[in-house]
Amino acid sequence: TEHESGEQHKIEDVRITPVAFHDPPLLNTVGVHEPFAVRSIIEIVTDSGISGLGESYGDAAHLARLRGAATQLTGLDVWNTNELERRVGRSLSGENTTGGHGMSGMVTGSDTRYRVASPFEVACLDIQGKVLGRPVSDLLGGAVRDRVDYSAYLFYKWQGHPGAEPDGWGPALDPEQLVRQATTMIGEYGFSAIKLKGGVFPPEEEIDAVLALRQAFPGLPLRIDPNGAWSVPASIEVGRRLEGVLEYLEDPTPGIEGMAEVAREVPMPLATNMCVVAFDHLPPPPPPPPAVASDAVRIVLSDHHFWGGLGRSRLLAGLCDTFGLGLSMHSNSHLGISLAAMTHLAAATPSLGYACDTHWPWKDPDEDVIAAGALSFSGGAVAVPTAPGLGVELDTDALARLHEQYLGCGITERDDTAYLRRFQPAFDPTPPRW
Ligand code: GKR
Ligand code: MG
Repeated sequence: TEHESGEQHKIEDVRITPVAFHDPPLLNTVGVHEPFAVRSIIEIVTDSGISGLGESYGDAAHLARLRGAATQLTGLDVWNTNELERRVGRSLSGENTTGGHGMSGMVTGSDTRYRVASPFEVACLDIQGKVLGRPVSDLLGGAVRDRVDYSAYLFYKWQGHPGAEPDGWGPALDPEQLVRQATTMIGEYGFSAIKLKGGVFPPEEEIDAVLALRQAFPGLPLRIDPNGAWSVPASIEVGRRLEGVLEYLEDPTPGIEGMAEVAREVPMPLATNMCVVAFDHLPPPPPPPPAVASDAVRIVLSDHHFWGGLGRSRLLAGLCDTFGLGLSMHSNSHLGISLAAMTHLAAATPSLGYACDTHWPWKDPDEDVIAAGALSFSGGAVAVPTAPGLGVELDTDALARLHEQYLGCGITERDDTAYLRRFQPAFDPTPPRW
């Protein structure tokens, strides 16, 4: 490479740009996606002139924390991710750490320090890879798969945002329309596993939807995720009715205790990205009720955006392996930098046992901050980039466009509930809804 051994690569500049991209009216148990999703794009530039990319939530509270942390990073060696975590921790000390995770209440209690450190860690790894001329997956121990499977993430949805033209996907408010959505999505991307976002209609109707999907796609593993919208008895009823149909049941009910009660009564494993979202949720007693000891959850949906980056996500994978927990991957509305990071991580995680979630099909294909061509789906999978670093390039014109869109769209905090209440004023998301 053009870099000499022993050469320093210290952070000189950190740029954080909020962007907005179009999002369809996807329904979930707390409301409906607003017309734009917001994200933050992180660019780190070293004194040696190398730049690295990261992507995270775009909510105002989180942006403010990212910006506060960024001021502490000048001079940091891009290999020193321990020091990165320490400085991020210091930048947060004493501040109120609630909110700002861009998930509208669908993830609880994740660790603010790791959520803030994550995109900087990804950008540092991108730079490390570029210095060494190796893909990020090599820095994570080497790819154990050269393609990463993602699942077809189905949503109930309106035909378009109120007042706007119907979007290309059309409505999905019943089993037949969901099967049509799945057919379109699978036709285009080739996915070989299906996830349905539930918690929108009474469980009875969502059971029918899952059964319709089973009939239409007999060979494909299925999951449903109501984001904790169901009571323990309702969850048990769904689990029993869907015996032999679901690969896993994701977050049927809130909290580890409720999940443990459900887990004892249903035949399939339970998965979560809501009640196990930080390292201190993993260990055995003393109370509060521990994830591992209570057997509430058999699959953890990792997500480098809130588990603290790619290095910490590998640590999580190791812990899950040790405790006999399965590993899948969670997603939120995201752009290409996140998809690249997710793909490198998944590629380098031997114990990953399921197709990963992605919101990718819901994004306008023309809207991204990375240059086209680096990532593409075929057969439901993304080939692991082999170029140095994350293997994606920032398209600065596109970044500027999406930043303009951010400034113009008026959304600075994701709020699915407030948006739905504009059309259904009596809507109350408090769980359990059924
Ligand atoms: O995009 O509405 C959504 C999802 O519900 C998302 O916010 C969740 O965080 O994908 C997520 C999940 O699996 O819970
Ligand atoms: Mg989930």
